[in-house]
Amino acid sequence: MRTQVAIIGAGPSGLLLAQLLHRKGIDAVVLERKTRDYVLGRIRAGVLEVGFVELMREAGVADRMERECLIHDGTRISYGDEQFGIDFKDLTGKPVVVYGQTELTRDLFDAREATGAPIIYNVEGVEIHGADSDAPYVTYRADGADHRLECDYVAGCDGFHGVSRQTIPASVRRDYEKVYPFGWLGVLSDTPPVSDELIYCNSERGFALCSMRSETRSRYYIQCSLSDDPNSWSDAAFWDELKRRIPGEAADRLVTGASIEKSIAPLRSFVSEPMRWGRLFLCGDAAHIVPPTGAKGLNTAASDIHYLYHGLVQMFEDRDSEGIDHYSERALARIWKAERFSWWMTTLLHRFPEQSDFDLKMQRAELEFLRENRAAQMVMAQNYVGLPY
Ligand code: RFL
Ligand code: PHB
Repeated sequence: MRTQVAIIGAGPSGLLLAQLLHRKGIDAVVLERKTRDYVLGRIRAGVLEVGFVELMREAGVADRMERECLIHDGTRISYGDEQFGIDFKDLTGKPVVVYGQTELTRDLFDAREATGAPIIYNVEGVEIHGADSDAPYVTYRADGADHRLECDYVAGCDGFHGVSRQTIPASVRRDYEKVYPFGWLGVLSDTPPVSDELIYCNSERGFALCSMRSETRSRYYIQCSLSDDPNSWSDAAFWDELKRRIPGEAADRLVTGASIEKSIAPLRSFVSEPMRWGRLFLCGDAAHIVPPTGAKGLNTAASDIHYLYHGLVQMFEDRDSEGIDHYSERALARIWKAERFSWWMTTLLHRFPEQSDFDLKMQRAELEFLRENRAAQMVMAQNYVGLPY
């Protein structure tokens, strides 16, 4: 089989790239290790930058999103007995959009399937060959047979545990990593959200976040130990702990209910450089991870796709390699800023095991400065709504 772009991974990065290319008449084959249902079962991000929504529009898949999303003009931050708002709309002129990764991925799967263009599920043993040559190809097993997919370019959209990054020789690649000493225990429930804006809480018992997916579905998180087992957290214990970490009036209003998903995510900052090796391009979690505190994971994946998509169109339509030649540099320049922001929000809002009294005073001083100072709020808001592409 032959295609123009072999896309490894049918997460949001791979599916969005495939759809954008399809609209320009560029062929792609998407190879996915799991099934569609498995991919849709992963509960992850919920907050999108408007740049992401524009990209979904460009891909022709934003209709349901625009009907069903929630527009948020700001967010709330609480610490101790204090609480304040950051008004994104006033500070930057832009809101953020709440629409679950599951829904967005479903829209992308539906659009891809409607075009009849291939997504091959349950592939095993994917290997990328000749990425540093002019004739790359990908081999894999599917339906009990070995296959070979020849292509012009390979997009590695296969997440943190994929094969694409590992294909780049260690002598070329440099990884940067910070692992945080805690995780997030997340619960999804069919209950109305406690607040019409997200609430990020720094409490003495640890971080908590009140988020949502719709007016009837809530998503809550609490900082937990990495050794915790989500199954040993009963729903009652989760709600009880959440209430102790969020502002009193929110705790009084909180509607609890049965969890429909409960899981623990570890927190990590990670960047692998470069994001291009020959004809292989890394996108999204395959190249970088952020802790979820700034809601940047999915949004940085989208900016990678924006740069790669435009670079590939420039190459296929005009035989001009300028865009793909600068892909790694452009994507990384934006990613490192999102890494800084996510690291800063994580440091500001969590309790760390080794934190001294001095460190706690610094955290509090920074929160107070943010509460009082419009310039500080502006910096936070600009980063949260998303830096320009
Ligand atoms: P994905 O979504 O991981 O998709 C990669 C796809 O590649 C497939 N795959 C392979 N296919 C073929 N061959 C192989 N060898 C393959 N290896 C892997 C996988 O099955 C999968 O379908 O990466 P992508 O598309 O780059 O999208 C990135 C986003 O998913 C990610 O940044 C965010 O979800 C991160 N993230 C969160 N971001 C937020 O902004 N807010 C959140 O609340 C949030 N929660 C999370 C998260 C990530 C988590 N992970 C990765 C464990 C919670 C979790 C638990
Ligand atoms: C979510 O709704 O899952 C969510 C929202 C904001 C974050 C992280 C996760 O910073």
